This record gives sequence, C-alpha cells and structure tokens, in this order.
Amino acid sequence: MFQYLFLYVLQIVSAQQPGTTNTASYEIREHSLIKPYPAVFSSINSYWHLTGNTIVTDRWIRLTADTQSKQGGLWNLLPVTYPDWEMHVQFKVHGTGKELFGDGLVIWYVRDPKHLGPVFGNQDFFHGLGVILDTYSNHNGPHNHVHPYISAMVNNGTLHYDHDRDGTHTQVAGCESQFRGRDTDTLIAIRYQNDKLTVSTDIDGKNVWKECFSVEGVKLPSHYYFGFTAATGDLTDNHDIISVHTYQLESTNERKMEDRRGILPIALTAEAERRMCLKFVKEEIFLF
Ligand SMILES: [Ca+2]
Repeated sequence: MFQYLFLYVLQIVSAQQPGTTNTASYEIREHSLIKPYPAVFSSINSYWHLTGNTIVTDRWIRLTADTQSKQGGLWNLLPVTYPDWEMHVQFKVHGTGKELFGDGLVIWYVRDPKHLGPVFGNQDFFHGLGVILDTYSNHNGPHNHVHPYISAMVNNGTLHYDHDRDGTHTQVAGCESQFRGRDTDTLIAIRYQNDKLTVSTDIDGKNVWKECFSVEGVKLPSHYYFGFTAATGDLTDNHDIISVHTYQLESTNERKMEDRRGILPIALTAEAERRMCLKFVKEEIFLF
C-alpha cells in the first residue's frame, strides 16, 4: 500500500516540477501566467501583450477562435536573462471539425516579439526557437507523418517556414502527438539546458511527462522573448492557452558568466536533415 502511495506521489511531483533529473530550479513569476490572468488585463504595467484576434476570458486565452482566417498571439515583454529554463504550458486545441481542422499553434523563444505573420501567427525568417504544434498535414509526400505533429525549428533569420512541407526540411526534431480534442488536460514541457532541448507532453491525464524528442547542440542566446501564437485558414480550431509556468534551471558557472546575448541561434543537428531533404527534392525532380 505504501509503495503505491509513494509511486503516486512521485508521479505527481515529476509532472509538476521541472525536469527528469534532479536540478535546482525556481519559478519565474514574470514569465508565468495563471488564472485569472491579472497581468494581461492590467494594460499599463503589463508584461504580457496580445496581438491579432486573441481573446481573454477568466478561463482561457484564446489565440484563435474556431473560425476561418484568424491569427493571434500572446507575448511576454520581459527578456529571458537566464541561460537555462523549462516551461510548462497547459493548452487546449479543440473545435467542431471532425476530419479537417487547423492550422496549429507555436510556442516561441524569439528575438522579436509582438509580430503577426504567416508562421502560425508570427513572422517568417524569425530569430530563435519555435516549438510548433501542427494539427494539419499540408502535404502528402514521402516525408508525411501523422498529424497532429510537434516539431522544433531553430532559425537565425535566414530560414523560411514552408507550410507546403509542414516545415519538415527545417525541423530539428519532432514527434506525433494526439493532443487535439482531448477531454484530459493537455500540457507540453520545453526544457532548455546546456544546449540540450527536450520537449515532452502530458496529454493522457496521467500526470506523467512523455518525451517527444531531445536534441543536443541547440544554441540559443539569452534576452529573447517567450510568446504563443496560433492561426486558422480555410480550416479552423480554437487554440487556447490555459496556463504557463516557467522555471529558471541551474546553470554552470561558465554559462552564468558568459555573455550570451550575441549567440546566433542554431541547431547543430538540423543541417543533416536539411541535406537529406535536398536529396529528396532532387529525386523528385529527377523522377518528374
Ligand atoms: Ca501543417
């Protein structure tokens, strides 16, 4: 009996606290957001900013409603001064569509906040990281995968997000995840520590993180901004942010002392995937 109780408590703790390893961390209130979202409502000193069609109620922050051609954003305006962090986001993607729905939402860590644009409600050729929760598969080529699909893209301002290929040739890593239309609470965790990016989900109502992917060699500068955007087109969904908890993680002395502002965002492992896709494009042309 005691063993079961202990396991249960352990699961709760592992789902609520950052990381899968024992590292010191504490929550950064300014980068977190919980009901009833007072910071969003206080306009003068607020460090949260809304763009586009975003609607705030006492229950959710709706980046897009379940209607066509909408885009909206929720941006934090305080730069992230600490090098290592973990963010837990409770979100909800839902709508009336049974077979067709879209387009998706993105959690950002970028240089330039507050922009609207074609990449799920943010600008293209961005600087930084986007963790993309894509609900609609735009293409049916050999690179197709089951949607919804979660992927990460790291950009230094030179890369275009290609919706026609669902961003597959610029993604660092990804996984399939049935986060849409769930009755359970759906959460995603993004952990960035020592240039390692780990994305996990908790969508089955079990209060346990399941790893989506983990990649080393991800270089991100400090002083970028967190944000959330979503978009609909011909296809629609409600894209809601329920809560955000951001934790500063323990950093090595070297990382703490380093001037990290000038670091160019790059994922060292992404190049191989892009090369692979170029080969794929050549084959397509050849076959055609
Ligand atoms: Ca897509």
